[in-house]
Amino acid sequence: MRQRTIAEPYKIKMVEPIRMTTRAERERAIEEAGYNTFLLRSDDVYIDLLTDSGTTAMSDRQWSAMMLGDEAYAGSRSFYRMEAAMREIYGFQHLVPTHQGRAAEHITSQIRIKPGQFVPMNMYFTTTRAHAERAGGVFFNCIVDEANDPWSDFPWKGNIDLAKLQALVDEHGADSIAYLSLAPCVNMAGGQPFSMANIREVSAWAKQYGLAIIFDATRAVENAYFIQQREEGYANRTVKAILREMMGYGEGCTVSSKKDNLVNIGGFLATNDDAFFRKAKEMVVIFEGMPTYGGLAGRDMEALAQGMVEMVEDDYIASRVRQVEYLGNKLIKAGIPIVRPIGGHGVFLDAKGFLAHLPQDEFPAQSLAAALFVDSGVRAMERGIVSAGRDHRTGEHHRPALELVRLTIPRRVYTNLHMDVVAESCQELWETRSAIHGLRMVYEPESLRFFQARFEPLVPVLHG
Ligand code: PLI
Repeated sequence: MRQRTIAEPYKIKMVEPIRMTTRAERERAIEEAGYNTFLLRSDDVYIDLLTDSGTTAMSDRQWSAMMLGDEAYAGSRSFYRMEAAMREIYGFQHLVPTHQGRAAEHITSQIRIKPGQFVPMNMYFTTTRAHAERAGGVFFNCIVDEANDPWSDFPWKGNIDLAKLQALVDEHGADSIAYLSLAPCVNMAGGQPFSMANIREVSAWAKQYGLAIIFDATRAVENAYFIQQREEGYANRTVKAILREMMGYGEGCTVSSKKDNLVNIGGFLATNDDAFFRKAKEMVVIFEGMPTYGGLAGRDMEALAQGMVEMVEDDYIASRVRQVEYLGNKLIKAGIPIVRPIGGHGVFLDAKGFLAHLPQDEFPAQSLAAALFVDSGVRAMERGIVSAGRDHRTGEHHRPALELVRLTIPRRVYTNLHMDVVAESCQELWETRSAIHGLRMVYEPESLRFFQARFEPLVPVLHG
């Protein structure tokens, strides 16, 4: 039978105009932004693939749910709706809403980490590691080695390497570990999933030592989809059921709702541990607000509850990940080096392979992201040496194995014609890559430097 096209399981009811600029305008804009795509004005951007965080298009059901928001200071009806949705979909008992994911990470890190304790993570996420380190924790990378090789086709690059965890326990003892902070669809590895078999094994191992798993479940639905597609025994299970099973291996989770949950702002902490919940409620009052709203308005909690329902619909999540694959496959066909397999939330250009003539100290991924913007107005994000920051103890740059440019696809926002424009621009740069020069950093903030760092070209730009 002929293979039939599967279209998006929604139609467009409202549109937001976007504007193409001239090359001269974009050259000026990137110079003013210090060659950092975070510092561009969005009005100067044509297709915005900076992030999939908070950039989702909400559904008509979410917008109408917002009208039902109960803005009571305490005991809001909207909180109870969000709590019910979280219990049904993630399966945890207790909920603490926060204004976004990093607030949940802050609270968790402060409560659960004693200074000097290790916090094993499968690779790292910038804010998760920053909060662990602020609490005195020591980041320990326990991801499998395949994750560091953009060319490896291993389907489970988000897996945890138990041998690395065992070696840590053997050397320092289980008491030296605060908890295991494990992320599905590892962002910095290219949106790569772990398998259910791996998480089951890690959970059994952790139980032996009395160690808790606290998921960073920000992109858990995309991971559940990959399990459905790739792992034996899951083809006939719903994404919703797979997500529940996955979360069942954790004691709790932190979530940035700005991704899977299909909202523009929000986050939460969830747990089955009564003592942790009690302490979290004490802290959330200081930093966010009453425990029945955290940092959110009632209407935000309504949109979030509805988003949780929509995110686990099988046809939605299939179409979301397939759009990412559509772009990735175009780039692979053009011979452009990208992280394989194609990830769940974006396509990651391998800047070391793309700009092999630039040493990592000249910030190849930062340079490539700037060049992409100048070529076509497509905004991407550096995920390499700039994002990795410096080692607090030595002051040296962390030098991550992966030097990537992330083309992150917002949910339900762009069509595949937009993806074609992005692919054509990448191809143009690939064919003219020797003309892309490196950068030097001229302003470096102390923490999370990638957000606000400024750069200058090593070779002066001649404006046309
Ligand atoms: O941006 P927040 O504070 O809602 O969430 C922080 C956060 C936590 N974990 C993971 C895996 C993330 O990806 C994440 C935020 N990510 C952003 C902003 C991104 O562009 O990927």
